[in-house]
Amino acid sequence: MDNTQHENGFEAKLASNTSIEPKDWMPENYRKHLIRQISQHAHSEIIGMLPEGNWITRAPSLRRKMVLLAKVQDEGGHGLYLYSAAETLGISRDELLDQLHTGKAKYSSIFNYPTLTWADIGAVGWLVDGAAIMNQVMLQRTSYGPYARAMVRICKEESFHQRQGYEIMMVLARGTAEQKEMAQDALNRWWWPSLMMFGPPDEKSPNTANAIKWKIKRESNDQLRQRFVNQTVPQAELIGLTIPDKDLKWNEEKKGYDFGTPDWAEFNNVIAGNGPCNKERLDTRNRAHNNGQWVRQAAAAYAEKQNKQVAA
Ligand code: FAQ
Repeated sequence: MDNTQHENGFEAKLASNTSIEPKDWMPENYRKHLIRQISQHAHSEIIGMLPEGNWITRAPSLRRKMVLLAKVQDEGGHGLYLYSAAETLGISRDELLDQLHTGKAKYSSIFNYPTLTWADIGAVGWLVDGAAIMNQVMLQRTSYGPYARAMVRICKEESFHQRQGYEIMMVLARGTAEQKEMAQDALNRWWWPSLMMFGPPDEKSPNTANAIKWKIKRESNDQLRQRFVNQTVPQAELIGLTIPDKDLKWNEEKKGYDFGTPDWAEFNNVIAGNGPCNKERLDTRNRAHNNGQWVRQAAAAYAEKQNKQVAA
């Protein structure tokens, strides 16, 4: 087959919503776009373990500790499925990890903010997992098969994470005045960074046009952000918390909320590596990786020995 035939075959698959699989022909830029997005997504899951992992020893009860431990482990699992999906595009795990550890690859801006109180764990589950699901539901129908299939399982787990976070917030909001204040303070600090998770506004998003053309993303950053606001505002009202946005107002015509503009200068600063915890997160991740070196060496030596035995 020549290149035009390959391209036509690829376009026909996209048009009929037939997934693109690892051994199928694909344009080089499609492959690169996917490696970028899937690996950044994987890195986000792995770095995302850190702000919550930080609270496992301080969770206020055994039940909360067990739930948080399971959630953080789930996030690690998501990272591993996603690295596997990225590897099917012809890049090695070592290269991907190297890009993360050297600061070459991005991961979600949200994980560069600190978790200061127990209420932050509620806010992360409610808002951060809530935003992640909003984005990932559409990714279950993304055009690349291994990514779409990973997303199906991930979404199921994320939806449990969102509920456990909301339940933490509900209990605090119905607790003592101090507890309610702690919940409100967490909402105040996490609201705007959560809106930034969806990425820059559409007109400033260089990757969206190709992502939509190739059916990698099915909806734009602004569409998903709007849906997240519409879904989350009533949840805050139900538990008596206030969204920290003076411009927030129901718009009957669009059947959605009008809302204020996130501080995009802050967002750009965070993704450039200068957020409150960027350095700490990368240092922690690098330390963990280096501490695991002997395990990787032992596993490789064991695998080599097994292979020799099979070959003999
Ligand atoms: N943070 O042209 P666009 C989770 C970058 S998972 C950092 O709009 P695109 C689970 C972007 O990469 C959260 N960088 O890009 C969990 C690009 O830079 P590049 C992660 C960002 O790809 C919960 C540039 O800005 N989810 O939370 C961000 O079309 C709790 C221009 O942007 C995913 O990754 C950002 N927020 O749209 C874990 C979902 N936004 O690469 C633990 C999959 C944008 O050209 C605890 N990813 N940038 O140098 C996506 O859907 C997309 O990649 C977006 C960005 C929406 C993130």
